[in-house]
Amino acid sequence: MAGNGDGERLFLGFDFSTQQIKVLAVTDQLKVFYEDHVQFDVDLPSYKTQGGVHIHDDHKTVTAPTLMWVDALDLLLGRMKSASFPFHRVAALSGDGQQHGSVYWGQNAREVLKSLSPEKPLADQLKNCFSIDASPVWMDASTSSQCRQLEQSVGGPQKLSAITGSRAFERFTGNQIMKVFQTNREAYDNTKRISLVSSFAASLFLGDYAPIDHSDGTGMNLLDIWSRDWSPDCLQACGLDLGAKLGPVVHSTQNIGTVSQYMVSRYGFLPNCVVAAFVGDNPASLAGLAPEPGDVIVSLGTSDTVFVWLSHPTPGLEGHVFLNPIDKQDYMSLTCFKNGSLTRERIRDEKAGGSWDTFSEMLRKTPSGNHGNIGIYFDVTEIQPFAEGCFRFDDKGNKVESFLPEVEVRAVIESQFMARRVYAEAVGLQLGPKTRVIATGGASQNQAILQVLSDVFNSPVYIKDVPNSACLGNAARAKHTLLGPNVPFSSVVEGMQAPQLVASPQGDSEGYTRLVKRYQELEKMVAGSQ
Ligand code: ADP
Ligand code: XUL
Repeated sequence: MAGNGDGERLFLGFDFSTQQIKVLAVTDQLKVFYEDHVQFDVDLPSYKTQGGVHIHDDHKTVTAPTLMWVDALDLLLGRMKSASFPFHRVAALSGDGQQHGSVYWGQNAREVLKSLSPEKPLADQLKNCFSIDASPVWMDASTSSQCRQLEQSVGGPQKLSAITGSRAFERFTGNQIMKVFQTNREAYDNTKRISLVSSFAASLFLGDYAPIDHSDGTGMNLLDIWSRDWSPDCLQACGLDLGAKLGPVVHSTQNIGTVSQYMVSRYGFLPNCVVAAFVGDNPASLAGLAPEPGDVIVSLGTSDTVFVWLSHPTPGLEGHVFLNPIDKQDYMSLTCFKNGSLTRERIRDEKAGGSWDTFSEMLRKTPSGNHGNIGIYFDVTEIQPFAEGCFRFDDKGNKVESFLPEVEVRAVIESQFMARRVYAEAVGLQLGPKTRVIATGGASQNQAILQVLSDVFNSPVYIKDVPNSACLGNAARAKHTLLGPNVPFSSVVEGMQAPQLVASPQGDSEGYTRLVKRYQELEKMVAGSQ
């Protein structure tokens, strides 16, 4: 619903995520003016998705109906119109898509996109525009053989990572495209343009193919992170004439045009409303937290994710290096850990009577470094390292069966944060006196947990109360693009709430540096034995 902000110009941020499309409109001061969403399973039941996707019988192939996303945008814009949303006040818009997912435009799609009739919804007009109806999405894990082929074709996984920022991952789009090329050649040949979910969504606003942006482009195993252009070797390995099907790649702050005549006539956008390049959802969240170079963002949700704003990345076999969505020279890393809040909750339930308060009390009562006891808790198979199970070691490195309850509570938090630090350092994080850790997600409301985070990273920890960082990041990026490259992003986001300092390192920083090394050795041993 619409808030006040009388007559001021507005900026729109969209998030085409796995389960829904969200929109946020903000004023010039980035204050929320309007928000809404369309949830695929609930609002568009005819597509029969679960969590926005179809999981196929092999349990590895995961797709989403491409047209559902178009239908969802029709529904969302229709709702905004019914709520008298002032489209004419939107000066610029941008958005993001779930990373890695791909859309295959058919032969006549561009002509249809360019001549849309404002009388009809987009979905009616675009329904025959796709050479493949089901878009592979990031949850797909069906391309292992293509991953090995791509790695081999450039000289191995480390070489691929040195070029593209990541070794081959099943969900990364180059491998998905190679699968289409190998198993559905007719559809591949009939494809005029391949978009990511982000550039596809941007195309719907532009009324033309939108370019892929650098940040989301780095989730494909196709983009050279040093030249910031497609890698000819990777393109060649994944399909015939692939460069022509992907089109150009642009920086994330690029002004890619103005909204289509369709958007003007049907919804009342002004013809000069700028469309800024759409990006990946993780890069959009980074922008929404408005970090500064060197900042580490630790998201403590169902899974834990660490983003680092990097100037000198060191891509390896773990984690991902993406191009930075804000700064043209810089990078960001992304590392994801499956054992996050649910593992913390299990230990809370078993050792702290199910209470976060008791859990926090136990953390406070135990000393930093846990008297040398280290636990490793992979309730589900972890991504890095690829390992499962729970392991406990005493201060001499001997395996033990159990810990006292308060030792266990501290062990789970310390070991999770030591792992976050190890893998962030592996892709280029350099902790220093200026490092700030910004914590978000459910567990970031727990002061005792944040104190351990601060101690392990030997850096101050801040929190930022941002309800929808991806949409907010997109609205801020739209404003940044409108203002142009001479205005720094930091001044665009000046009006946003500054991060709040919640914990500073206490005690012996050297202690954790030593402990992190020991953790690394133990983790290697555990993973090596599986
Ligand atoms: P999602 O990744 O699904 O968006 P959230 O970021 O909302 O998840 O985080 C949800 C998790 O936050 C819950 O699983 C819960 O374990 C954790 N959580 C909530 N409150 C606390 C607390 N006080 N201390 C530690 N963890 C908490
Ligand atoms: C990132 C990833 C997911 C998707 C969906 O590599 O696969 O985070 O972006 O959110």
